[in-house]
Parts: sequence; C-alpha cells; structure tokens
Amino acid sequence: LALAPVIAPPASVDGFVKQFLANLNFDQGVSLSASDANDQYLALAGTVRDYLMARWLEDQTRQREQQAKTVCYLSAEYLLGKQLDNNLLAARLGEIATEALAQCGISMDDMREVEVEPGLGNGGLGRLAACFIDSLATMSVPTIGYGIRYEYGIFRQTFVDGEQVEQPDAWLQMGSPWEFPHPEAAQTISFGGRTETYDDKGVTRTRWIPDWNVLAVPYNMMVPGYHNGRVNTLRLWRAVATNAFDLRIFNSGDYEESVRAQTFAENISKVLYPEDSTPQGKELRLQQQYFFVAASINDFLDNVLLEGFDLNNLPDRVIFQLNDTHPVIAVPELMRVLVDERGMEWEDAWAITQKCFAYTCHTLLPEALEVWSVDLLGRLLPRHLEIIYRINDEFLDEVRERFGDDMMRIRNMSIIGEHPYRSVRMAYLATVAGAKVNGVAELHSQLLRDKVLHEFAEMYPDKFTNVTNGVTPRRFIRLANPSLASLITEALGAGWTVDLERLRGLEALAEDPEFRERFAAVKAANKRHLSDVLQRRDGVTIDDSHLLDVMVKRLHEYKRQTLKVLHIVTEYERIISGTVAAADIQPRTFIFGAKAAPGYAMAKRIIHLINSVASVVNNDPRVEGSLKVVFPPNYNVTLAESIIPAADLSEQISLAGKEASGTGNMKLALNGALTIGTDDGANVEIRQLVGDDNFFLFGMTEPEVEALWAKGYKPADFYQADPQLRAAMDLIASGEFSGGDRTVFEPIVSNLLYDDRFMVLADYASYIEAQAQVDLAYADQDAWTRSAILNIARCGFFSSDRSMRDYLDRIWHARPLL
Ligand code: 26Q
Repeated sequence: LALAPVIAPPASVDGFVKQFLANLNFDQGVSLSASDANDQYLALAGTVRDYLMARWLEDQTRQREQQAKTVCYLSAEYLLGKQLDNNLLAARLGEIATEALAQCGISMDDMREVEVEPGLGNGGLGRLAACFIDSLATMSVPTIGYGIRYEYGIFRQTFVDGEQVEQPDAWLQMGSPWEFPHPEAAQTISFGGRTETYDDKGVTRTRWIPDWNVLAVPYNMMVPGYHNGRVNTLRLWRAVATNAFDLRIFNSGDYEESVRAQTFAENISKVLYPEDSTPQGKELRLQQQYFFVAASINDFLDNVLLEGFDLNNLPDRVIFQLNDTHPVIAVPELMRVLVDERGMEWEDAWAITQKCFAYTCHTLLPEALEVWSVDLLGRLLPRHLEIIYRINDEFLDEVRERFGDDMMRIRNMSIIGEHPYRSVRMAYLATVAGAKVNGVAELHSQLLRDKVLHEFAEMYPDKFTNVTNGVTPRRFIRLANPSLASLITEALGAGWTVDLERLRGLEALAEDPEFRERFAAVKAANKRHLSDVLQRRDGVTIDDSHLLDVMVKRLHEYKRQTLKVLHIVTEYERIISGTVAAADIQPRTFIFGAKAAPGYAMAKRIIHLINSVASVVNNDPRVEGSLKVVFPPNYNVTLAESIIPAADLSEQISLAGKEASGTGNMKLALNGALTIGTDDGANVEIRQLVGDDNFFLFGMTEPEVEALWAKGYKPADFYQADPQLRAAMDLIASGEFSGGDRTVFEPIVSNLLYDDRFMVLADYASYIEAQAQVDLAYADQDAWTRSAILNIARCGFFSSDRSMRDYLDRIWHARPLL
C-alpha cells in the first residue's frame, strides 16, 4: 500500500499529553495556562482525530484499491449527537485521554460539557442514519454517508410562559473540530435554464443549458468503527458561491448584486427544515435535495471510482440507499449523467439505474408523502423533469401491458399526479426506480404492501421487503448507561457491544436476587444522575423513589402526547376531587421531551398545555410528592442519553397504523424500561420478543381502527360515556390550567371532541386501565426489576448491527471488507 507517511501518535498517557499540548499550542495558538475550556476541547478533539487519522487514510486507500461494493447512504439528515466520547470509545482512548487531561489539570467532564452536538436532523429518520453509519463502520462495510452540512441544525427550543420559542442552532460558532473541508473536491451543481437537442454524429442527444450554479464543497467527518481499527467517511456538502457566477455579475459592474448572489447560493445549505411531516413544497428545500444528491452521485462517479471504470459495471460497485424520498431526485440525476454526459443508451442506463438504487419508506401518513409540483420542478430542473416523464411513460406502458387499459389503475399508479395540481409523486418514482423498497418494521412493511403502495406490490412483489430498524448499542447502552454496561460486561463478558443477541444471557440472571438488586441500584443511580443533569440544566430535580414515566419524541398529533396529558390530568383530578388519597397512589414523575415544527400550530398548543399542566400540578401541595411533571426544553440526543437510562416506563402510544417503527421504543427497552404501548410500529416486535407479561399493551389494533373509521367515529360519544374522561376534559376546558382563561386550550378540547383524527378518546379508557396495571406491577419492585432485566435480555434483536446485516443480505448484497 502506497501510504502517505502518517504518524499514529503513541497510545500512552505521555504520548497523548505531548500531542494534546502540541495541538493546543500549534492549532489553537494558546499556552496551557492561557487556554480556556473551549481551546482545550478543540485541542483534545484534534488529538483524538490524530490517533484515528492513519486508520482513516488507510481505509480510504484500501477501499479504492480493492474496488469493493460501497454503500452510499443518501440522507438529508444525520442526527449525530456528540462526537468526543463516541470517538474516544471507538479508538479505545477513553482512559488514556482522561488521565492525560488530568495531568494537565483538566477534567474530562468539563470537556464533555463544552461540546455542542451537531443536530443535523429532526428526529427518528436522522438518528437512524447516524446509528446505521456507526454499525456499518463497526462491521467494516465500505460506506460513504452523504448529506448536507447545514450551517444551522434543528432549532434550539426554549419556553417562554410555557410556549415554544425557537432559537437558531449556531453549532459551528465555537469551532468544529471533527470535520475536514475539501475544497479541492468541490462539485459544481447547476440549476434552472432549459434543454435543447443537438446532433451528435447522426444521433440526436439532449443537453441541459442551466442558468445558474453553486459549488458543493465536501466536509468529511470520521466514522470510526468500534474497536476494529476502521474509519469510514461521512461526507456533508456545503453550498458556496462559484467564482464564475460571481464574476459574471461583478463584470457587469454590479458589486452589491454580486454579493447578494453569493448569499443566495450559500442559502442552500444554511438551515435544516424543521418539519418532519406535511412539508410544504418550498423551492429552497428542492434546491437542497438536488444540491446534495447531485454532488454525491458525481463525487462517487468522479472521485471514488478509478479512472476508466466501465460504468456498465456500476451496480457491482455501488448501492445508493435512499433515506426516504428526500434524495429521490438522484434517480433522474444518475440517468442524466449516464445518458446526456456519458453517452449511454437510455435502455442501458435505465437497467443500471434500477440496480443502483433502493428506497426506504419511513411513513404511513398520506400527507407526509412528498410531492413536487411539475411547475416548480420544471423550472428548477428542466432536464430532470423530462427524464421523469419518460420514466413514467415507459412505466405506464408496462402497467398497461401487465394489467390492460385500466384507466383507474393508470391514474393511481402514475408517477405524475393531477390533483390538486400536477405533481411528481416521489415515493412512486422511488418505488419504480429502486431494486428494493423497504419499510422499517414488520407491521409498517405489511401496511406498505397492503395499502400505501399495494398496486406496486402487486406489480413487483419481489421488490418489497422489511428491515426492522435498530439502534447502536455503543452510544445508547455503552456510553449512555456505563453502569449498566459494566454490569452486563461483568455478567456476560465484553462481546455484547458488537453481538447484542448475547444479552440473552441475562435471562437467567433475571432470576438471581443479587443481580436484580444490582440492576435496581443502577437504575436508581441513573435517576440521580438525571436529576443532577436537570438540576444543572433547568433547575429542576427528580426523586429516585418515583416511577419515572418517559415520553420523548417529536410532538405530533399521531403520537398522541395529548393521551398522556389526559392520563396525568385524570390522576390529578382523582386526587384533588378526593376520589383517591394521594398517599394511596404510586408516586410518579412524568418526563416529556418534544420539539414541535415551528409552523405546526396544534403541536405548539399541545406543548403549551403540557407546560401549563406541569406548572399547576407541580405547584399544588395536594399532590406534592405524588405527581410531578417535568418538561425540559430542547430535547436532543445529548439529553436523551441522560433520560433513557433512568426511565422505568416507556410511552409508545401512537394510534395503531401510524408510527412506522419508532426507535426510542428500542432504546428505552434496551435500558430496562417497560413499555406501555399500542400495537404499532416496532412495538409489535418488542412485545413479541419480551412477552406479554413484560409489556403493557392497550388500545385498538390497526384493523380495529379501520373498522371504527368505517363505521363512523364520534369522539363525543366516548366523552359522554366515560365520567373519568369527562372530568379530565372538563378540567382542561374549565381554564384550570390557563389561569381561568377558557379560550387557550379550547382548540385542543374541541379538536378531541369533534374531530380527533388520531382517536385519542377511543383509546383513553384502555390506556387508563393499562396505567392502573402499571401501578400494580410497580408496587412489586422486585418483579418489576425482573421484567426490566428480561426486556434487556430479549431486545438484542434491536441492534442496528442486525439491521445492517439485514440490509446487506436482502438489499445491498455487499460485504464487509475484512
Ligand atoms: C420532507 C420534505 C420537506 C421538509 C421536511 C421533510 C421531512 C423531514 C424529516 C419529512 C420527514 C422527516 C422525518 C421523518 C421521520 O423521522 N420518520 C420516522 O423515521 C423513523 C426511522 O425509521 C421511524 O422510527 C419513525 O416511526 C418515523 O416517524
């Protein structure tokens, strides 16, 4: 191997100290005595990077020389979380670095505090991408994660009088030590203009004459495998104005306009869109999508393949995995490059394209299926629109051939929709173009086949498959819950971190009273740790004698945070009305974490309601010591890492048939929380694995939901019929939680009474009954602990390592490069 001379600093405390001080002096330009915590953090990150660098460069060379099939994961979001601990762990540098810092008089905890997490995603989908690239690196699979280097990630949430106020997330402000810009590898990305045909030696060809462009500059991040010496690459693109673009306007003499043009170009990677469903068809969003996808595909073709590579063999070298429809514009882009730029025949290019893409769907909500108006798409990407039309024409010919001239079917399956305006249905394009289409949990994949995409499943039965989501045990057990990790390692050896099915070994220990006692001690310590974190962060505490009831996820009506609120209000009402004595109930602390999309008014109102209920309940001496509601602002990966290990009860209460999978449910179960949940998403599989005795099931099944809709759902009937529900709703409507003002939460109440799309009232009684079972179960602490241990023991399936094996076997047909 022709390697550049790279120096791996010696892995000793002395070596680390030397390298750290060198970085502090030469990279940060400060002496130790003059340095502040941020300087020290940047130098520390630099030192960790230095240790990983030789491996990274080696892997890049190996992957290039061996021409192994590469997984190109295309995702508009990566919700990475903090990097320092993760990279120290992967490189086995934790102890050395801690000791080295101590010798310099610096505490590692201070360094952890200084780091700002890159929040380059909204929620589940972005975090899934981060778990997947961790697992792929750990399994030595050649992978490039491609995405966008947003200058501002998901907004920072604050509460003002209980209402959400968004602040920009300036995550780059204090320096960004984990990324490497590569301006020399920039791609030029074009937009707008028109197309024309021309004669190329007797063959009519098409070319695109765009009218503006931007530079896509890659920023590489290391993705180290856990203890395997491998480092993959996450390549995020930043938009920068091109010189040519500047110059043209500049030469026209309009300096101010040229600066404005620069701002315009650089807007493309400025900010993450904070919507995660029902997105509006905003032009800038489409620019973002095409920008990162065109840069990624052309990067792979230009820079990753060896020169002279025969593109007919592309499917042997790459699979582009589409993380939802956000990168689907990659399909016509690859066609354009192959046909217009590389001179390939359409048929050959299409055969290749259909082998190079696979599509993962993450939703079941019809309003979340992405469409782009033909108008907008044609203006921004005229050549791509032509290509989409041709793909659709040929696809619809195939449909006719197969099913006859069935107008209804043609209209339903067309990639171009006509109502309410002419638009491109991105999920259909992805389904037609992809070699495989997968859902993210068994139930979800079934519903995709039977409902959302059933006509496509009929036409291409073999395309459809399932890969149930997973989460990385490195971040969400080993790092987030070090005490549990030690307990497991002591019991089972260290192998579980990369072979999570080994957790099965804990089943026997669940029967061991001493092990249960030690587990209970870990849980209590995690609650105290959470309390410390919340005290420092928000000035609130939690009591480790309380049952900790956790609902953390984006705020969405389908996820039904309002059902959780109704439960809390019911408990509160029962106490203050004297129906039950405070002393007779199981003390609970309810903890919420949730951001609402800034434009989602109902979601924001629900946040206001939760905060208002919290403030009344927490200040009422009648329930003091019995009920507490905590809603720390700005739930993110970092806070998740403190909340999840402390949880007793995991709230997974979406309406059946709405949550594609969920992944918080997996993280919580793997940290020994018991789930109260509906038969939805991956809850179904969690319950199958942990057993009915260790799971609190409630609510309608998906077919029951359908049946109730069909028969005509009247939420007010449920209100009328249930005195407990009436009492809770009436208390909210009375203004009890809004200083007597009945108007504040009226929209929530009337929505529940007269619309209730997500059938909160229909599932209320069943939920309250299940919560009573929770209280009973928690009263027997030892039995609860046994169930918690069994949850962990039986959830090894939910490692993202297993998800990656499934993708490799069923979709990618790629292999580890050992
Ligand atoms: C699309 C277009 C314009 C602007 C924004 C968006 C957009 C952004 C993010 C649409 C959707 C998302 C995110 C969706 C998401 O997180 N879905 C979740 O994915 C998880 C991983 O598969 C599942 O576990 C969850 O069930 C699913 O809700």
